[in-house]
Amino acid sequence: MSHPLTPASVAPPVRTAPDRPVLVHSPGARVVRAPLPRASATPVARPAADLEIAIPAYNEAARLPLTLRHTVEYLREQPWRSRVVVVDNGSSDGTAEVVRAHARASDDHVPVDLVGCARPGKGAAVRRALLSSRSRFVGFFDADLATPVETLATAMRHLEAGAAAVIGSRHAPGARFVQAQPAGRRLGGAAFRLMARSLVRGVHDTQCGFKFFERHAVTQALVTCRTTGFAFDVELLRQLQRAGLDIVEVPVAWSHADESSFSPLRDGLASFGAVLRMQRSATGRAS
Ligand SMILES: Nc1nc2c(ncn2[C@@H]2O[C@H](COP(=O)(O)OP(=O)(O)OP(=O)(O)O)[C@@H](O)[C@H]2O)c(=O)[nH]1
Ligand SMILES: [Mg+2]
Repeated sequence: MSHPLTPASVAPPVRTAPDRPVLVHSPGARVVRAPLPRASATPVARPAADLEIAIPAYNEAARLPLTLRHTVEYLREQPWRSRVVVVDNGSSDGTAEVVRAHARASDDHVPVDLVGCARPGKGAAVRRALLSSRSRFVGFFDADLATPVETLATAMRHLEAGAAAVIGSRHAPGARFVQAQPAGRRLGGAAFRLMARSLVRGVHDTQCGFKFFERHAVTQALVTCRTTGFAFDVELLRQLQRAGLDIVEVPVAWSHADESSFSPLRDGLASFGAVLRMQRSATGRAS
């Protein structure tokens, strides 16, 4: 296993395994990363990095510029090599143009790519991005950066130590709400957590939009996932647990953003329906 977080003074000089990123360590304290190759114009299969972050985006032209800038600035300072890929489902507000502009302006140290997804839904978008990645660790967070990007350092520490899945949690001990959710969302969230508990054991929060994985481990789980909407996270975590993999929950400092693509009526009902279907199929399988 490579250790991009190893201090430069004790790290090996250069490694070049075919599917592994190249790490170049300077003699000083600072880690110098070799540039990543750029993806082609239609980046379905992107070159490997240590970490690839997918941002599902639907009509996010307003929120993405700040999110991408902040994310890339943060990643640039980290000792691991990262790529960012935004997955758009045919947004009508110019999201794709915003991402293309960032992709053109991004340099090879933290490339930004745009991927399209024909199937609508956050789950479909995330699944497409993760399944088309070649990076060692993959995952996603939301365009509103409700979970601070700095949480990635904790996630990478766990992944480097061998965890298969590291997920943000707003309800694990130590988590806090910097910006609270409206009462209706809190109530709906509590009911959803209650329902999801029978499908995903011991996880306090299946829905936090911050999840990272060892790619091979999550690929096995992803290929069996069918949910395309917001309940996708429940199915994914369930499949990981069914494969016998442990999930590390990291408490987060979470900020609710007023603008939301989540419609409590449309997406809330669809998510409850999807969980009910998963429960029925789990019961059918058990009987
Ligand atoms: N590609 C794609 N992304 C989506 C779709 N629906 C939602 N998203 C993205 O999924 C992420 C989560 O959506 P949010 O609007 O933050 O909703 P949420 O986090 O569930 O709810 P809030 O607590 O209100 O933020 C955002 O980055 C959205 O742009 C979709 O159909 N396709
Ligand atoms: Mg959100």
